[in-house]
Amino acid sequence: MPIGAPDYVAFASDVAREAGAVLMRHYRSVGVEYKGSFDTVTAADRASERLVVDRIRARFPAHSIVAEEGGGFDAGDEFTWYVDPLDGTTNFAHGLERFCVSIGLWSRSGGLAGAVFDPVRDDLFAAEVGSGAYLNSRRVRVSDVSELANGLFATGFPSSIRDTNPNLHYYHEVARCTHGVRRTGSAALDLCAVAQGHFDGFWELGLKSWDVGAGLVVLTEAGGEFFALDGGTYRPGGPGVVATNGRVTAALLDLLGDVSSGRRRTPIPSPVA
Ligand code: 2AM
Ligand code: CA
Repeated sequence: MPIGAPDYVAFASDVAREAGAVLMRHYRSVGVEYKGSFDTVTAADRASERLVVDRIRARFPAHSIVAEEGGGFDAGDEFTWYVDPLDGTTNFAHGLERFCVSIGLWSRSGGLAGAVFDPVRDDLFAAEVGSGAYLNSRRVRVSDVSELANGLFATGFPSSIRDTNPNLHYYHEVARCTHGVRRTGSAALDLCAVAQGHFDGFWELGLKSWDVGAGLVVLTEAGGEFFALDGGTYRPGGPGVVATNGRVTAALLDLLGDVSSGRRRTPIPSPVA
């Protein structure tokens, strides 16, 4: 980092940790049986977002902010912070301990820095462009799996597009051709899991910029790569994202492309005899 340049990743990491503590205070303040309460989730989400947005506004007043709960700020497209104050909301609501805070910084030309903090495990994934990806100060790298058949993949099903989401067709085909597909409920943590080599690839339709803004920087700094579903360029907020370890890319894009075009759609077995 040049002398005097802002240390974006250190800033994002500190703020993600602080916001994670806010989430845990809310999470622990009620018994598991009440975690389904919409109010608890909403309060946690909003408090976390307020903190993150306030910190960014104070430190980088000329930067834009796109945040899930609407606390954004438009200052043009030179620098944009993508803030997901609670990714894995449904997990949080049900007491399933896979959720995080996700804070990513992008410029017009691409991702600059990202921090994804899992407050349950106290795991901080952090990356700045050109400096590698870290989990709690330990360098992480993508896997070297190169065959789909040997790979473990992840995807998700955003709740807002439940009735129109064709992802079950992609899920079915990828599950048939690989070692397995997981659906964990946090896109940001799934991208970090590709970065650390637990998953070999990830795809999802309908994600928003704040779901992926930080995780994609962590992924690329760990040696991974990402594309649109059709293999073209992906920017946060695009309709579908494919993120890989860089070795299964062609095979995964081929498979997903076959599903998109209808060339490959093995019928999903009927439960009716
Ligand atoms: P969330 O927990 O912040 O809602 C699960 O497939 C992934 O989809 C999660 O990262 C989840 O983020 C995201 N997701 C769920 N509903 C969404 C929506 N309406 N818009 C964008 N992302 C969503
Ligand atoms: Ca999210």
